[in-house]
Amino acid sequence: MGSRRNFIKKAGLASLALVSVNQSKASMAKGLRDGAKSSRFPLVISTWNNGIDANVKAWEVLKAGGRAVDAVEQGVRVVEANPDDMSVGYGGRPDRDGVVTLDACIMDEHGNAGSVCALQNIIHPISVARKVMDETPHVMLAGDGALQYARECGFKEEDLLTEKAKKEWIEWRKTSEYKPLINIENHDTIGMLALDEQGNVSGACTTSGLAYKMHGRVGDSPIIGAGMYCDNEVGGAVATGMGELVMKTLGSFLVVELMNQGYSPQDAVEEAIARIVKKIPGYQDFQIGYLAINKKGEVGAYSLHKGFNYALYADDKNQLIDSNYYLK
Ligand code: SD4
Repeated sequence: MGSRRNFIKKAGLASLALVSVNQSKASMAKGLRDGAKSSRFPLVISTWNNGIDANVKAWEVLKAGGRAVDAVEQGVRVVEANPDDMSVGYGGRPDRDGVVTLDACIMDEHGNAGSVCALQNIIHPISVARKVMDETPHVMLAGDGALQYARECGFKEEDLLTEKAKKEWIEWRKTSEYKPLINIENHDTIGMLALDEQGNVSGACTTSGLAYKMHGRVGDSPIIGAGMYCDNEVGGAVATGMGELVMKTLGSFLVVELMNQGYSPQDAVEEAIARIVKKIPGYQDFQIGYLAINKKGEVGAYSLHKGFNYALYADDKNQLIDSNYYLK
């Protein structure tokens, strides 16, 4: 009898503890929302140097009172359309068969998500991903199906392989050595996060993926939770670099979930890199970079190797900043 009473007592205590954990979580979430009033926004952050131009476009949208989701779509389109950017959209380096295939994803403040992968011949995969999000019951369309849908939506088909990219590929074929290089081919994938005047968070990510990848290879960039993730109660995260490492650790979701548990954006991205270091043998051979923002407009950036940088547009200033990194 005594032990039964003890059990009931303990169970009662446990459920009380549960209530108080839930209450503190709720008040933490409320605190974040209240805190957001005094936080800095609008704000936009994006990967690599090309983020500077992309941020300018996104900032225009944000300053006009636009939604964060429109800002990130418009922002990354700038990089997609630039033939000098050889890891995104038009001018992107092809796979080993000489085919340019594109991956992109987008999330809005309502938790809606859209994505395309292995898409060919469409200069703005991010806008196809946006259509998937807004106008279909699905999250992700792949390959021929994504192209078919893009055609139905009226996107124009174009050859995305520029002469410059083609020449490099022909040169590469002489040895066909496949060895992803740290930073070298990583400069132009663009991941972008924005906080609009309403304090809403959205994100986008778009890439032609790793140069000379196997035909059909899909990286982290279009995978919701890997290449990018947003939760409007918490913040957002994006990844760049060797997608396989990000996919194996579901990096962007991990960063956002860590922030949900109370980590700052900086601590969260450092922990996500630490997870790769702990779990993935041979991680030293690859570059990974993470960016994160929370609802207060605090940011985090961290990479495995030196050389990752990002563009931050906040307080009316657009700056290129070198990220801190793990392997010193
Ligand atoms: C991928 N994460 O396809 C992408 C590549 C990248 O900067 O980010 N490059 O694995």
